[in-house]
Amino acid sequence: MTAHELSFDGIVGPTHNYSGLSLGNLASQKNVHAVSNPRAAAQQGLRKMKLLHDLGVRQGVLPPHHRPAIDILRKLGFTGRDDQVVVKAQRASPALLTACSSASSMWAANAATVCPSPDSRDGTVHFTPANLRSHFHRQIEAPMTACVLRTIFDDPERFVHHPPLPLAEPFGDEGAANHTRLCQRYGDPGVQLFVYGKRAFDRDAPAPTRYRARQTLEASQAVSRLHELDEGRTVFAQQEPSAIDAGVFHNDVIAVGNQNVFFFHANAFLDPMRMKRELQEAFGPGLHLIEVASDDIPIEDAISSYLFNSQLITLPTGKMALVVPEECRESTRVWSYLRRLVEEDLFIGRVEVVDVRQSMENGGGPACLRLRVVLTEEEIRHVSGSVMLDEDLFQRLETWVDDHYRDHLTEADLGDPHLLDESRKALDELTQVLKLGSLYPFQR
Ligand code: SUG
Repeated sequence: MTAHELSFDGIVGPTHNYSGLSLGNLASQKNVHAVSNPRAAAQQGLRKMKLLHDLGVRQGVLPPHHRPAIDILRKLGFTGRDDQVVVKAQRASPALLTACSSASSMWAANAATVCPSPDSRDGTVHFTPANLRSHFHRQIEAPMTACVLRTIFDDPERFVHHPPLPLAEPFGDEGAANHTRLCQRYGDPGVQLFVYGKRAFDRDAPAPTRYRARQTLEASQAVSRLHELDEGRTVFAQQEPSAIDAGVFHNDVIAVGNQNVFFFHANAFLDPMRMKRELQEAFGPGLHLIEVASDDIPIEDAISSYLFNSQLITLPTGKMALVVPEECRESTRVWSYLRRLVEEDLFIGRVEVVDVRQSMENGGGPACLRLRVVLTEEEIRHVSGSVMLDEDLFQRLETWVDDHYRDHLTEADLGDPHLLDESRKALDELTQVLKLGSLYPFQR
């Protein structure tokens, strides 16, 4: 069966800002109160998508969520007209308004776990939106994410949508940021690697002590059951707790895989020997592991450069390219490692550099911004809306950003009712461009 890996990036929303909302995410904490530039952020995201498209990747877009989330603020007791709700919320609790204004849906790797049809017993593509229960500003994404995915992948014969896992501590789920699919060709049955930060039902098991583990084993197991995966081809591995405490809040900060290549840091896993053995047994011959030693790249450099949060893609030539953030080129150590890798590695033949600095300053690199969906040719024909990027859509989106986005946003600006208006106008127009119908609550 011929299948392709599609990459769906979250479009950065008009309220992109720096509020220091994510404990354990060093960049988010460091840049709290910085002035953001939503227009530059969205343009950087679009240019990355265009680069991937030009490299031969089938690139799709996911619309941003409506922010500030008036529906949530109303649930918390704010009343009156929508503009009054914003003003009252800011007066009562600026922290609450910032959480309800985050553009965090841009990090589409956290949108869901997606398993393709060759891997499931019922031969359908399975989607489970992440409940993102570790942080309030992210938890409120789940219902809208579910709605967006159901709208785009709207064919019950081919696409199965599960609800997010129960919102309880044992089932913290952060989606594809802790999930990697390895395979020979995309259409072959693959191996699913689920990485978790702690076992919630075993209080004595190793766990981080400084920052919280966002993904539990129990959540990963539930997703693997829901997606009807083959147990012999599913591997669960625990993150090294000290890595989480050093700032590795998701596994995709320290590992990335594509087809038969898995690129990871030696300190990523609690038991790397076991992880490698289990992956090799499940995969069979031909798995190519690239383990980066701390002597080559100390974990702190891996985190600050986001080397592993790069996108590892297969080019039309069959060779792979690593799409890394600009910050990798700024680190002498990381850059010289990458030059060596490209010279010596059998599979990775190219490095491409992207500027996604606005997102990086909130802890989101190239890989955080995309959700991978492997689809057969037939399934691709059933994707709804005009969400696949081409030259025309790229240009329309660039103009749309220029028309609607501010280039300067502070926390105080989030209480400006004009921002709510501007954002709604922008999203309303976007649903027309993407042909997604009335997606948002304010359109109904
Ligand atoms: O959940 N940052 C996001 C970054 C997510 C990155 N995703 C992956 N690694 N897949 C987070 O920590 C910061 C928002 C703020 O502080 O304003 C934030 O939510």
